[in-house]
Amino acid sequence: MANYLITGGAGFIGSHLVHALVARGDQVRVLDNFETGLKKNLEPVWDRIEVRAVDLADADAVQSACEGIDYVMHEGALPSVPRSVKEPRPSHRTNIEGTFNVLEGARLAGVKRVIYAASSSAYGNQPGFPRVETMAPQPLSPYAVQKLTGELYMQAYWRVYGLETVCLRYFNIFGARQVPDSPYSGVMARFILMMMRGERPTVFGDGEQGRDFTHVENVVQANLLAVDAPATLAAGRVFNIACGQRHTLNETYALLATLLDFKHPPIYGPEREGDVRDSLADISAASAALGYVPRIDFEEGLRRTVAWYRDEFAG
Ligand code: UD2
Repeated sequence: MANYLITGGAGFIGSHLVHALVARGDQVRVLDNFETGLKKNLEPVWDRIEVRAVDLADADAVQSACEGIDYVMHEGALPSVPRSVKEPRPSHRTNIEGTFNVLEGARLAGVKRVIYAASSSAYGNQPGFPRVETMAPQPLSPYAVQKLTGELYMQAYWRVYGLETVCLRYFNIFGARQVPDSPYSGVMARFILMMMRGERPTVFGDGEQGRDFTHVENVVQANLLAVDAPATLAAGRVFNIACGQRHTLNETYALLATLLDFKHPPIYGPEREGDVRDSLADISAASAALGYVPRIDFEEGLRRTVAWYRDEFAG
């Protein structure tokens, strides 16, 4: 049993980590400003965790939240490429300054290891598939720059202070509890809810852009493995976390439409600014160093996710 701090613990990915850690008997402290996170996501475990309503920009409160903690999983962020394009300052503050505050807090509190939610957006539009961690990053959007800056900070804290940090580059994560009805929602949640409501989703561009869509259970597994991996293999390193398969948006739309018995074609709109065209991960580094093997494939992930939204948004 260990003490964990989950930043963004009331959010989509953070809450899955909280549930998994509580289930195996670990002590969990959640830090969340509840701007995009939801209390509802933590309801089943609320009595078994400590929750601090704190903004990542509040350095003192973040530092205090790190006291007594063994492992930090830093999921707190203001996500979304289009949000960062429209209004870069808030996400800059949360994603860069907030990440810095977590690292400083962790260093001063003597935390053993920080696992960081990095993003596949770091690769940008360079040639060469699948994406390998040794490729030079080419971030396109403010969001991609911010998440990459967090990685660089993580690595510097390992090199300079010896704080063990592990960066997990998530590739388009989807699953239960992803917010479906914000203009900045991930495409999967957005399409599912719209189809359930009988509304035609919009595909930005020609729909032939590809993503390595990854079910959230695989991310939970990767984080737990990243905590246990020997420092010699994991500390200061960056790992792709994905399924290692590329699916186009058109393909994904068709599969969702079948699962939801939705008969209409999408509306095609202009391409989104800052959008990456294609994304596909090489996951061999995570497999060799962490023992990561995706357990839930794309189709199974879609089925589980659709089932969850059906239950949650029925009627
Ligand atoms: C990026 C990162 C991802 C994660 C995420 C966090 C890449 C390749 N991926 O996801 O790892 O960090 O940011 O936010 O950079 N789309 C539509 N219609 C809609 C909504 C989206 O066509 O209503 C398209 C969108 O233009 C894009 C794809 O769907 O081509 C996926 O969009 P997204 O916002 O779900 O995720 P993305 O790829 O920006």
